[in-house]
Amino acid sequence: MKTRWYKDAVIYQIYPRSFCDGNGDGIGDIRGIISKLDYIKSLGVDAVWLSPVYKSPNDDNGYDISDYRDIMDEFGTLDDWKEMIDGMHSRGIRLIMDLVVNHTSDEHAWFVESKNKDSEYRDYYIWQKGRGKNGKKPPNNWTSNFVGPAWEYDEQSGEWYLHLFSKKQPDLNWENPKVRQEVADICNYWFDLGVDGFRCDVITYISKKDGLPNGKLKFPLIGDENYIVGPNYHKYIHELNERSFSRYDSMTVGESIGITPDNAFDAIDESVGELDTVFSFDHMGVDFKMNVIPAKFNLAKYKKILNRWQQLPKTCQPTIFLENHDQPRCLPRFSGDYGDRRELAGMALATSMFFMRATPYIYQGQEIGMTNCDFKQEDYKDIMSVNALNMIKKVCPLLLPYARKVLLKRARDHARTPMQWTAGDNAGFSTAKPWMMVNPNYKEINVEDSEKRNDSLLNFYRKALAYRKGKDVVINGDFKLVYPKSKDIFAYIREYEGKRLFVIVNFKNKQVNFKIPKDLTFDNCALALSNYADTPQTLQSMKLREYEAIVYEL
Ligand code: TEU
Ligand code: CA
Repeated sequence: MKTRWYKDAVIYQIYPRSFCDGNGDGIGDIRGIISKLDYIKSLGVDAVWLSPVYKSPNDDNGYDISDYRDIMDEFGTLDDWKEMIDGMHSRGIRLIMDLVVNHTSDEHAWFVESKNKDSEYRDYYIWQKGRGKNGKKPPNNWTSNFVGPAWEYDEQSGEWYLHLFSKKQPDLNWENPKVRQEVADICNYWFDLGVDGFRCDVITYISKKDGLPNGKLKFPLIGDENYIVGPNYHKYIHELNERSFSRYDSMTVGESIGITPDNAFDAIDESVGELDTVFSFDHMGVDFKMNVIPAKFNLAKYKKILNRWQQLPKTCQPTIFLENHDQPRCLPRFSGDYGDRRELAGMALATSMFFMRATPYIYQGQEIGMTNCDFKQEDYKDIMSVNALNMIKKVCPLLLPYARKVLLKRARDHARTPMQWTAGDNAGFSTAKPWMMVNPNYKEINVEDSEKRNDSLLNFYRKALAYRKGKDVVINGDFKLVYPKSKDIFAYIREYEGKRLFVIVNFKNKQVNFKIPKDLTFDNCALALSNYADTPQTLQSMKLREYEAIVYEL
């Protein structure tokens, strides 16, 4: 029943709040998406991953769901959604919905009910007595991913509930079989409405260690070893696969902090019947220490991490992404200071990822080279940034300037500025003042301008994706790094049944010498893709120009 179509798919991520506003209230919505379906099709992508559009009070922009079977008012109606999915399917684009089931909103009916100790819903969540004399200390030392303790006290019942994210995102109790059945039912509800798969939000957090023991103190998270890929994780996902995913020609991708090349086989191999693929985040940590403190990007380290995924058996499908709605923009994050070569740098990054053995994801705006934004303190909208700033103001105001510096590199807000469609008002995103500031560089960086130029980054994405499509060597080929230790060049060879691709990318804004590897022999060679007009037609030792990116067929 499963065609595993995702092995030859490129997926485009939409963060609906920031993509396109269809009704002029300053907030992106489903009608806005519908109006851009031809644009999405024109990119040559195969599927869309849509960040949550379900009913939500928006404490965390839709990642706090109050009704899993309906659409958020600000985004439209279920009928709009149906029109959207039909519009996608008629264009040959599949739809991956976001599945946020580690937690719900505190405004979900289950949680409202569960505040009552005698309710049958009490056990849908993780309620505990506090520590200390009168239970006024949280049950353990876990901290929320959004700053502060992971527990909130409820006066009414005199107990605490667990929330690994905001206090408006109480964690569901997956130990309760009823909860697990609810989740399967939700998935099947959307499958029956036609969706093609799910991106499973923080799915590796669902199983908490028995007795919820204290964690070891470590910065910036405390105790995460007690809920990341917990004791029943595999059991629960296998069960969900049986009850739902395996019954449809679906694809799943887990947001899977804690799944590494060492344990990936047990999580995604085709034989295990759990998730089809996962996002891992190690390569996103290369330019940060402990995920927070900015550090220098090291290409050799980055390649080493990605290579380990590439060497997994062919029955384990890796993913590759440079951006998502939680990450700063990839320019200049991975390319260094690009000066006036922004688009060339974007092409280099794109080339490096599109020809790996992986399902690539493109985040909205990446295809036109949108960049981080020079936010002032009051511009931050994300709960994570806002909480961090408030905490530092309270605890150690002296650190505020440093915190601001970190946020300018790290904040999730960078990915969430409105999509830059035109050089006109509000970047063509909306006719009203957008919910979040537009990056002032929209006059130079926008879709309208990119469409006009044949050599734009946008058109390079189209060329690269068209070339990639359906190629066995890209889908199935072996992957071998060339010059793995080089800190300037990302080069690799793909090989499948006698066909080879040689991908050479200069990651730097400087000229770099490239030598044909000594042990490489070839009779024929043809240039397949390049971001310079006059790249040599055949592979040779050469001086690579700034951000030069080349694919040869051998
Ligand atoms: O993200 C999980 C998560 O751990 C991030 O919030 C992480 O803290 C961030 O990437 C900084 O490194 C998922 C969603 O992608 C995110 O948008 C949600 O806020 C979060 O879960 C809660 O649902
Ligand atoms: Ca709107």
